[in-house]
Amino acid sequence: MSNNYTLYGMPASLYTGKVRSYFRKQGIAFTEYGANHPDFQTRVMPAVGRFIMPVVEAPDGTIVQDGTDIIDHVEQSGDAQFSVYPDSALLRVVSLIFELFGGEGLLRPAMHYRWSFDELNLDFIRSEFIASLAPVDASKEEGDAFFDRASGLMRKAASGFGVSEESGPLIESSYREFLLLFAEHLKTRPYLLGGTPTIGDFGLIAALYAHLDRDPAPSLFMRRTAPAVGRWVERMHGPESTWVEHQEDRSLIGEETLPETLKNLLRYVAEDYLPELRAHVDFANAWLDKHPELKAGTNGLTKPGTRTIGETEFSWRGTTLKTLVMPYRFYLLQRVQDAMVSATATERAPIQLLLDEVGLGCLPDLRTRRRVERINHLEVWGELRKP
Ligand SMILES: N[C@@H](CCC(=O)N[C@@H](CS)C(=O)NCC(=O)O)C(=O)O
Repeated sequence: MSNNYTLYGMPASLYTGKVRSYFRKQGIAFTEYGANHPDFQTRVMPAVGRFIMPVVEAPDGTIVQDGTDIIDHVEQSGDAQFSVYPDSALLRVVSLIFELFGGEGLLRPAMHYRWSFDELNLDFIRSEFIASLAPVDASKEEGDAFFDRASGLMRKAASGFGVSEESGPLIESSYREFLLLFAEHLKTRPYLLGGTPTIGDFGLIAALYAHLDRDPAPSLFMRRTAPAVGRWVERMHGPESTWVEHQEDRSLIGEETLPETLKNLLRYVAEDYLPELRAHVDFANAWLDKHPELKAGTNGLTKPGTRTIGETEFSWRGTTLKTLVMPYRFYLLQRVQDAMVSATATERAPIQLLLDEVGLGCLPDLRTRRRVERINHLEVWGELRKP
């Protein structure tokens, strides 16, 4: 077991939770520092080119940013006890869909439940933000100034993910539906695909831990609505192997007999997230058409660290939402598509059948004209794809 990994992030940070949970489930010891650590400010941030977390420094000094890239770095390092990528092509595709949905699709409820419930949440969030962002010896005024700045940016981000007074009730009913479906699924297995967590669990834990489990308002909601999901969060964030409400069986589910509860979760993803994904791919392709001169290996914008290329509208649950289009999402979507492409023809047919059955049949073809790549910790566009 290596004990030389360093994780820079925040307890209240969604994507930091994904990596922390991965380290714990893999039995990898690590030291965690806040974004207020002097090394983060002076050495790590300049190396990754923007203020963003999580960042991991591996035992050999390699700096890796991004939850997914960190997991893949560790998977390839030999330090992981088990692979979080299922051997079965079908389960791999399913798991990667939940990585995408958990980190990106559940951002809307995560941001709504953090920033729309000030009476219950604000004291807690203020304390959390100050603890990880302000220097440890900051005065009260300095701490408050850090919080005011960061919370202002995050409220703006929440609105960019479709959170508003009008969308609030719909976000709540949609999230409730998700919780009930996931709780039903977890009745007979401890993790998404069976007895061991896979990449999809680590996608889901992002939103479901730091925001939706830890913040006071959604924590109460989760515990009341779907205690089984609360138990999954506990399991995901503990290093031990826990067999309390399930028979001990570490194997993954069989791909021939996918539980209906898993298909229902996939149907939910199709209804809740596919319209947004489709609108974002369309917007990105129109944007790429308008930037034919874009140099591969850049994001095509003035600042290389900028994460969005614009905003677009789509219909969602009978209303219209407008959200920020972030190329990073296509990076995760491509992982689903790559898993399809690398499957054999015999493996691919049942995967497509499953996607068709649950309303996600178009996922393999939802492509941007250029791939999104990550170079030097930033998202950049690749060459135009061959037609
Ligand atoms: N795809 C990135 C997303 C990281 C991310 O958005 N992190 C948030 C904290 S949870 C952040 O650093 N936000 C700071 C900002 O955007 O200014 C990853 O997985 O690492």
